[in-house]
Amino acid sequence: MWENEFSEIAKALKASEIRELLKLTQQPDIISFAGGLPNPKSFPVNIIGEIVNDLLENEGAKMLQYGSTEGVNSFRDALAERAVNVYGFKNVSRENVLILSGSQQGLYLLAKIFINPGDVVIIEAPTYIGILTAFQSYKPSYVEIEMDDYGMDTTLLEEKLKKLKAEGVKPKMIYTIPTFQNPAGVTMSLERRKHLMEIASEYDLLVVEDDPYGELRFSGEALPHLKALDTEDRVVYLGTFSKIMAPGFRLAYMIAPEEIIRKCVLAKQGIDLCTNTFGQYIAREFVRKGYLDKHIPTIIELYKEKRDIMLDSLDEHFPESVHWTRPDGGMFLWVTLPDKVDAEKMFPKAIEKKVAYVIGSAFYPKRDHKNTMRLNFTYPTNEQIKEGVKRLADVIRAEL
Ligand code: PMP
Ligand code: G9A
Repeated sequence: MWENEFSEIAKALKASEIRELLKLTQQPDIISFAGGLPNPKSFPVNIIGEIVNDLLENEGAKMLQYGSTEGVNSFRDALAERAVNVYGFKNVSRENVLILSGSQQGLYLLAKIFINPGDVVIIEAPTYIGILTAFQSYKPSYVEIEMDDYGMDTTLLEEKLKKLKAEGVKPKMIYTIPTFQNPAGVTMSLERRKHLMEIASEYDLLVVEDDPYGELRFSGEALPHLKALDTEDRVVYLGTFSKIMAPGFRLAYMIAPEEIIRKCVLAKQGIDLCTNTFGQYIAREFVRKGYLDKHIPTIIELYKEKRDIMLDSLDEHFPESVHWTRPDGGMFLWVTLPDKVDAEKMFPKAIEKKVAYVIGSAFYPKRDHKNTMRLNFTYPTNEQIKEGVKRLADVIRAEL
């Protein structure tokens, strides 16, 4: 009835595959490797209960009031302090921290303040679906950089940038998830991190480091964030409480040069006035009282076991012609099927066998690479992982 009345932007909106798939995971008989859901067992329910009771008694009125768009100052201070002490970021103070209603909102704000139609955005291929949804109304042109087991191939990046420069094109930003990438599960090596920052400097580019999974390392050596290697204030860092506390809070933060924070604040004012104050106070206590640092190892323990079970099950059941990544952390791994197998066409057959994944092509702006899929290992139970991999192996075998 209103179709003709919708704006051009609204007419062009497309649903996120993941959001649609979430509906499937709510069907109890389907084993879902699809949505990027944290395991409910990882939610610190009791601690949050204690914190809420204490807060209501002592700061009840403040936590129930509107807050400033930038976020609750004591929370911004706690995050700035943690970024300096734990992550080794330099020169970060309250003014560099913006509290977000999810890092998804951070992506949306960055699109809103930086992207004109046709502007070039460098992304990893495959990349997080949510950046494609957040950026869609702003109509960027994507340049995709391939990855391997060591993350984005920065040599390819350099070649691409050289070519673009020769054509007179300056990209607006490089968007990367360097640690336990979504969807590929791979981590950018230290060498490449340094190389990326050198290239960004040479070509004078903004780097967006999206880091929802960085704290969830099960194996391998910790690597510095891009932001910690940033000596020129060109990295915008996005952190979130979704995977280390609970995603229901919709609570995340941006650490960036003040100039960018101020512009994002203006854009955010029109969206939600401020992030929910109640959650900010709770998360502040979770950080300040040391609960977060005690809680993270318990999540790691839970997920490491799940990753191991998934890798063992894949080794045991998947055909030899299928390949997958072996993540050192995070929530996902990436499967490459033989060229002739189309994971999109195969999907209904998997659902018939009561197992779900995300079709890999959804993570590419052009929806190519049909022979790929993403598997999440954090949400299913250990038994479901074993059974689901067996079912999926049968579905794949039937395609070969
Ligand atoms: N970026 C990446 C790479 C993600 O995987 C996610 C969540 N799956 C988000 C951003 C959004 O997270 P949130 O809005 O919950 O902070
Ligand atoms: O629920 C969402 O949309 C967040 C999950 C993202 C993902 O699965 O990558």
